[in-house]
This record gives sequence, C-alpha cells and structure tokens, in this order.
Amino acid sequence: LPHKTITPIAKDAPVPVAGVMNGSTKTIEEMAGNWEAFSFSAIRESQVSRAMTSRYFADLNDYAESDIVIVGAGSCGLSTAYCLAKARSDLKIAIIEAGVAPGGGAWLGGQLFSAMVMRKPADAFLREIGVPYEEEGAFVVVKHAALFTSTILSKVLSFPNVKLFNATSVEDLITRPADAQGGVRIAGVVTNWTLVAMHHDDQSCMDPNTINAPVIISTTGHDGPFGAFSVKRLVSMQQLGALGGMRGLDMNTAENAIVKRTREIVPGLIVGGMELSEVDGANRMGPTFGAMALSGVKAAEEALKIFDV
Ligand code: AHZ
Repeated sequence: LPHKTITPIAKDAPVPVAGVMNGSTKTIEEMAGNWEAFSFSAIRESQVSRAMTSRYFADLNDYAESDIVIVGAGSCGLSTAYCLAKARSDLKIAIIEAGVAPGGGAWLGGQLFSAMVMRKPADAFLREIGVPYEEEGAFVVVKHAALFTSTILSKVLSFPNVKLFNATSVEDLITRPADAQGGVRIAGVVTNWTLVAMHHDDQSCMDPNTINAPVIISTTGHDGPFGAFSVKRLVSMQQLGALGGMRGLDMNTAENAIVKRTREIVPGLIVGGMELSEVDGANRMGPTFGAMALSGVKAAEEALKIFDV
C-alpha cells in the first residue's frame, strides 16, 4: 500500500469530546450500517500521551497528601472505599492496589466457580450497591462474583474524591514517634510501581515514592507473596509481638470474628478483611464474602471516628 502522509494537527488543536464524531454528535445506532463514511476524529499521538500523563501526575501531586489511604482493592478494600466516599465527599481517598486488575480474590466465588455467596445480613450491602441476588434462606447468591466486583468498582471509581493507583505496591509504612517507649503512629505509605517492587533484588537505585495521610486502612488479604503486608511490617518494626496466623476454615466463627475485630491496630492504621485473620489467629471462611463487605463497612466507621473527633 502506498504510504499515506498524515498532516500533523496543530499543537493547539481542540481535544475531541467523547461522543462527538467528525464534528457531529452521532449515536451508535446512527453509525450502524454506514461504515463507508465512517472515520474517527483526527488526533495527534502526543495528545493521547498528554491526556493520560497530565491527569496521572496531577493526581499523584494531589494525592501525595491524602486523608485516607486504602491499601489493597479486594472485596474488603473496595467496600471500605465505597462507604467512606459516600459518607464524606470532603475526604481525599487514595486506593493503592498492587495488581493491574483491582478486585483481589473477588472475581470468582470459590475455586473457579462463578457464583458468589454472601451470608445474611450482608445482603444489605448488595441492596445498597444495587447488585441483584437469589434468596437461599440464610444466605444469598450473586450469579457471578464479577457482577459484584465490577459493580462496586464502577461505583467507587465514580466518586470524585477517590483515586485508584493500581499496579502500585505499598512497600513500607511511614511512621512518627508516638511515645517515649518506641511506639509509633502510622502517618502514610511508601509506594512503588509493582513491577519495580518485584525487581529490587536484580536492579539498583529504585527508591520509592510516598503518600502522607493521617489514616491508613490495610486490607491486603491473608498471607501470600503480597498479602498481610502491613501487619507483617508491624511485626518487623516491633509494633506487634507476633502474628497469630490464620487458622483453619470455620465459616460461622470466621465471618463474625473478622467483622467484629476490624479495628485500629496501631494509631493511624486500621486493618480489615482477611489481613486481620493473620493478626488475631482467626479462622478463614473460604468462599463466602459477607464478612469482607461488612468488615469494609466497619473499617469505614472506624476511620470516620478519627475524623469526627
Ligand atoms: O493485590 C492484592 C489484592 O488485590 C492487594 N495487595 C496486597 N498487598 C499489597 C500491597 N500494596 C498494594 N503491599 C496490595 N496492594 O490487596 C488485595 C487483597 O484482596 P483479597 O481479595 O486478597 O483480600 P480481602 O481481605 O479483601 O478478601 C479476602 C477474600 C477471602 S480469602 C478467604 C479464605 O482464604 O478463606 N475467604 C475470603 C472471602
């Protein structure tokens, strides 16, 4: 094919508006069957770069001082973010998620099965976010876990006071002396791109970045390559004696315990979801997610107590 020269667009070319095609507002239906005449609005590549980087770096600048940082965007972290952002539009909430895909273990119900089980009374949370379910007596069933996760994600990301930094890991906690006995208060998080964090052993000079915040909520799940991050760090910095270690599966005991024990573990650091099982030696619950949603509700409540004093 002959090379086609594309005339560069002037530097100050207007940024095309979503839904506007070749200067005319067309609907999807109007486009259908008319593909010969179809063309995207012209663009210069740098406009795409700047549309992304200008926003990302403005957010990075803005959220360097946040009100709340949520570490981990699994079912508990996302439930926490939803409650906080809904209750307080004045608080700046940063979510740091190590994975590219937020959602943690909540894209499937258990093993590789689609349906997600929530024990009552966590069905209240599903009604709150508008996820349909089937009644099964003591519990309800969402037809696909991804319906829960995609719905809560879309709600959380729609709040103007929430920024999700995914593919970003919390590598450490920022601390301040809290007393004369060596106690600390948590005052922020130390972050890095996850791909960088994974290469500290074979690359040099990869210092991290920081976010200051008076309240950190850690929901990094049970122990694993990334899991239980904050509580393991509290042990190595001698703010927790030893971890209790997650115990075997007992749905009835585990779900009540996780919700009830969701709390501020050291000043400035609230822990929720399965990360808590490692602190207290609580049982795991396996594939039932009600405790994750309600631990999120409680973590938000605990955080707001700090802002309300
Ligand atoms: O990628 C992790 C996941 O998305 C993220 N994460 C972990 N360490 C991180 C770090 N920085 C940033 N250092 C980090 N992000 O945290 C998220 C944890 O999500 P999860 O789904 O693993 O935990 P959860 O407590 O929200 O939900 C637990 C769900 C489980 S586990 C379980 C069992 O094993 O019995 N049962 C249920 C319902």
